[in-house]
Amino acid sequence: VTISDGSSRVTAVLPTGESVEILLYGATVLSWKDASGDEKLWLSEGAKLDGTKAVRGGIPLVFPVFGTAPDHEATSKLPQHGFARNSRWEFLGKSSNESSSNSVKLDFGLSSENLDEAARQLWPYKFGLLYSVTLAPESLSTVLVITNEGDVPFECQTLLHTYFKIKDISSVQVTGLEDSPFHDKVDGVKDKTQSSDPITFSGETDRVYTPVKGPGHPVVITDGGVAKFRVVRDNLDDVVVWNPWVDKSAGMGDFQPKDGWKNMVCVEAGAVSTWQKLEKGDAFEGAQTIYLN
Ligand code: TA6
Repeated sequence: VTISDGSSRVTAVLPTGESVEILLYGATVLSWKDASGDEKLWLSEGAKLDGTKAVRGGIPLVFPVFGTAPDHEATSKLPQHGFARNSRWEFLGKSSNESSSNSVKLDFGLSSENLDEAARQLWPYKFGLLYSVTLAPESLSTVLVITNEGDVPFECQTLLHTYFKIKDISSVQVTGLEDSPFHDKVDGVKDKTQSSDPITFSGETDRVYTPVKGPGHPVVITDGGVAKFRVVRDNLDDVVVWNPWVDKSAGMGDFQPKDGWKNMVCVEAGAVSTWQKLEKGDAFEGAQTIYLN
């Protein structure tokens, strides 16, 4: 495994050729390639990579709030999706990965101490975040451990906002969410239920599912009838499915090319439909493993 630890990003390459690249800003995974160099994540050509804005694409981290929560006093003043994706994280190094020499685990940290003053003012809790990215030949795992390092309890939400690269959204199906309740953020209806059919896309889609089969049941993304990604979760009970389609893509300045919505789908593992309450010293751990089919 070779690791290049640059000033703004960390890249790891396995002996078999797979690679992952993480921007220290937001600890945002920018790229995940298989052994043949095929890119698995969608990254906008207009994504800001200079720390001036959350990255449009890859795997932005959502913490301590998903979206905005105007009626949740403690997080009501935070920017959309919180501050983790807008903060500079520290690379803590490669964890020795006993399991095999052909995988690598990279650790990143963010704590209230290294949060910028503005964010600390808006959410004055003492916390620690440890984010681990594990690259293996057929999978990428991302794990977030949230600890309450203060005396005051806090509530939080977290989500891995994964942008998957696909060939053609009109031939994409997402399975594994059948019969599951969801909040449709496009029309605002909060208590819909997915039919027994796979999810297909024919317009703006923005849904927060709580899959009935639980986190261990894979959510599968197929593209043109071929299964491409299988997402298994641990302790993340919700899955957000998002495609901005034409108008929302047009409205995002950093979304390029404008028809890029045809080549991406977000399937986002998170704990967002309720609040996780962490007492003094408590920890919350949530993980996703994405398997290449
Ligand atoms: O995950 C879906 C979502 O919550 C959408 O509602 C949309 O806002 C998307 O996140 C992107 O949000 P952003 O703040 O990155 O533009």
